[in-house]
Amino acid sequence: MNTWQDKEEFKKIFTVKAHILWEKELQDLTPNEVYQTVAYMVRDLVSEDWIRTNQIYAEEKAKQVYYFSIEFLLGRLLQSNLIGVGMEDVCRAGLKDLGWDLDKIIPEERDPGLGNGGLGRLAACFIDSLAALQLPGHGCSIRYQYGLFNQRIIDDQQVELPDNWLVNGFPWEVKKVDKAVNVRFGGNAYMRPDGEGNLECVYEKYSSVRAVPYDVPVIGYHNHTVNTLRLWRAEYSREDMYRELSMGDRHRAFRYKNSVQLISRFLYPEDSTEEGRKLRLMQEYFMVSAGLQSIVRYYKKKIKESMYDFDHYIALHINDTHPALIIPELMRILMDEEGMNWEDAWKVTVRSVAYTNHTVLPEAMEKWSIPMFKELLPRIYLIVDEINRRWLKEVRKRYPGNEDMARNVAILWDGQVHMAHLAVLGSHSVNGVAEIHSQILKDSTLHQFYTCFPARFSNKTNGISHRRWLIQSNPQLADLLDDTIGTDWRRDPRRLLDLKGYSSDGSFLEQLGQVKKTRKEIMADYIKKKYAMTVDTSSIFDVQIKRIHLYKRQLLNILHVMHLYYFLRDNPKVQITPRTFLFGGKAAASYGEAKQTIRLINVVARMVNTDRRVSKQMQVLFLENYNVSLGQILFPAADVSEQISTAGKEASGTGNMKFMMNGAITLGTMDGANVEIHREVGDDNCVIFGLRANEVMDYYIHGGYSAWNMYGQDENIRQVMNSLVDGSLGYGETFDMLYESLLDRNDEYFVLKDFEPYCKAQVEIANRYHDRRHWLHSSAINIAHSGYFSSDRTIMQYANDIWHLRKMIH
Ligand code: 73E
Repeated sequence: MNTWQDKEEFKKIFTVKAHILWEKELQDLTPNEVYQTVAYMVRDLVSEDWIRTNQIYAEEKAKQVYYFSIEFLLGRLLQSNLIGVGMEDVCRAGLKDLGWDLDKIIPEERDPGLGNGGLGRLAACFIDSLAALQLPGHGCSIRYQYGLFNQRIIDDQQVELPDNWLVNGFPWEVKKVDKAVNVRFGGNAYMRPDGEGNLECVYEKYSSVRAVPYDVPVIGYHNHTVNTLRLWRAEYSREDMYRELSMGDRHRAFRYKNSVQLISRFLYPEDSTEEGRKLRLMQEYFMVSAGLQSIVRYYKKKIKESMYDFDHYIALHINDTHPALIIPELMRILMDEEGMNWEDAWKVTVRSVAYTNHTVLPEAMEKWSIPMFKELLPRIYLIVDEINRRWLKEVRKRYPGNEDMARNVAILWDGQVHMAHLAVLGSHSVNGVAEIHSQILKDSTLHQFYTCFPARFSNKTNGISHRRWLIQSNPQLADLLDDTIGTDWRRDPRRLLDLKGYSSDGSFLEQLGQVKKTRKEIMADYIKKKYAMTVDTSSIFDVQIKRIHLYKRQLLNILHVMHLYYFLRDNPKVQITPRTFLFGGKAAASYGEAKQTIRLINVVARMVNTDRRVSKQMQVLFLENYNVSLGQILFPAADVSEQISTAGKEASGTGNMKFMMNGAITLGTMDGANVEIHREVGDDNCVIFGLRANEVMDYYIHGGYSAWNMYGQDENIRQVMNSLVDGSLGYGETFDMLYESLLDRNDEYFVLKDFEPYCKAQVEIANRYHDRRHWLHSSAINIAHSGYFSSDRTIMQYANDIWHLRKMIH
């Protein structure tokens, strides 16, 4: 690996590089220029390894996986890449000599906002693990010009500002003009006899979009592996533009240009609810078609094996259904371009593709209206139609007279294309992202498919990169771990289990407490600077950070906060363990209840924080613009991890794992990966409450839940609910939409049902925190068991069970 020998060499190279890049003297560089200079230097360091990695994969014909995801929520790359090449210390020392502080340079990088939440961050952790484990695997996505909006809070409400994250350029990307491909939309497609007794497809009058790849290196951990994240950008094709212009219709020409550029302009701003449909469908096909064309081109040029053996060398993974069109697209390429027959093409396709499901929320299940689909993708529609025809024929033969079965597994039904059904049928492997979620897929969401293909289904519990979420974001804890159990855990996170031997060691626990205190002070400094608010670092830092959604139940949290406030206000002599309640997360711009929840949190925060009788014992804050970088400050500072979704709704969660790895105690429901966290650490080291998934399911099926009854029975519920509408909050504000969803719409997510158990669980948390020694012991147990939730473990399971990859040592 290329390295900088020492800080002297770093300074020399830095000086030359900065002069070339900026034509300035060093002392005139802006912090952003310093950041970019170092970023380009890191790229220089890895460039040989990047080329070499690709060479090895091609020469050895290693099987490679392409992980297709509509989102990659990378977070900043400078520090993680410096850590990857082992050069953080040299860089820090060199910059210091030159008069800069690396910690002040790092924030100059903007978070690439190429994701919404957990699904996108999971994809980022996965490519990090692939490279760290020296597995041949690459990411494939879209280079959105604007990421998810930046969130500002103005007058207590969320305001969405565009995230123009590329303004200063993105030093990590390399534009590969020679690797551009064309993606076709619209026009007509039909079948006609080819003269040899077969049918062939004619596809005409389409319009072409040029897809240009931008490659980002994915740098392994001290190991020479550099994989690739390929991001596609849509450009108009000059020829088409000139043709339109030469035909004299300038308006048409510019309409064409604009509509093409829109494809990669915005990240679709929803998580788990759908909107803005046609453009989204274009994005999905654009990513899949461009990605797959370039893979096939590479396969033919470098691997040079038969297309019938494609799946021996290539695995295609689809992160949820957004890239599911890879199935008909591969069919198209194999048949229309490679001349394969349907049966052979289908075999190769199914053997190549594997699918991960991330949600069972009905509103997040992708469906497209057939007329729109047909108009936009006529050739792909013909293929999907034929897949559906053959499949239903088989189903009706196997289950004669069972139209229920047909309806439950059809790809085309009720005028819609059902993407999850396409994904399951066209893949050899289907997995959920936590045990309980995978079970729900088999038992209900995809039950009929499970009876048809039981062997396809498996579970792969999510994980997180301990490199980003521990080594990078919590160096204080990482150092303490090194001193206590040695450094093996850095390469093999399961070794964190060695910490169990110290979980009752008084001097270790004191140091662990000291680390947490330091991290809470860092958080407090951030809050002081940004919000001019002083938080009590000896209070319990109770944190809920994630996208705002009714099923995640930020409402349950804030209703308890209101209850606690009323209790303290009315009982001024009572002393509690002081609390700081921290919230963060973005609401989809069109999600009224989620936005009202943010406003409620802010109104309650002001009411609590300005009440001098109470604010010594509790404080509340909504942190603006939660993203990966803010997460890196928050997870290490948390004492309590709020994971309180309605049981059965959160597929996995991954924030829960980040908190655990940083020593926070989970306060959660039996949902998603909480179930496995609970199994790992036991009842003593987390606090579980509330309805179980089967109880929630029973209520949905058999009824019997009345939110109004909860209101009638429980005085505390009445008090907090009334205050939502009686004008007693803040300056007479009301929250009608939330009130209606909880009472008039009968509380779909059982907030009121779980309210009392949650309040009790909060008391339990306070009691446990009171016993400092015991709390720190629990904290240590959580860290020790967090190794299981490393994405290295998850990726090894995908690599062994689904992709069949081989580690490639350099
Ligand atoms: O539980 C999380 C899970 O941890 C789940 O809600 C999330 O995926 C995470 C990673 O597995 C998720 N995101 C989406 N669906 N599930 C989604 C749906 C539509 C658009 C964007 C994201």
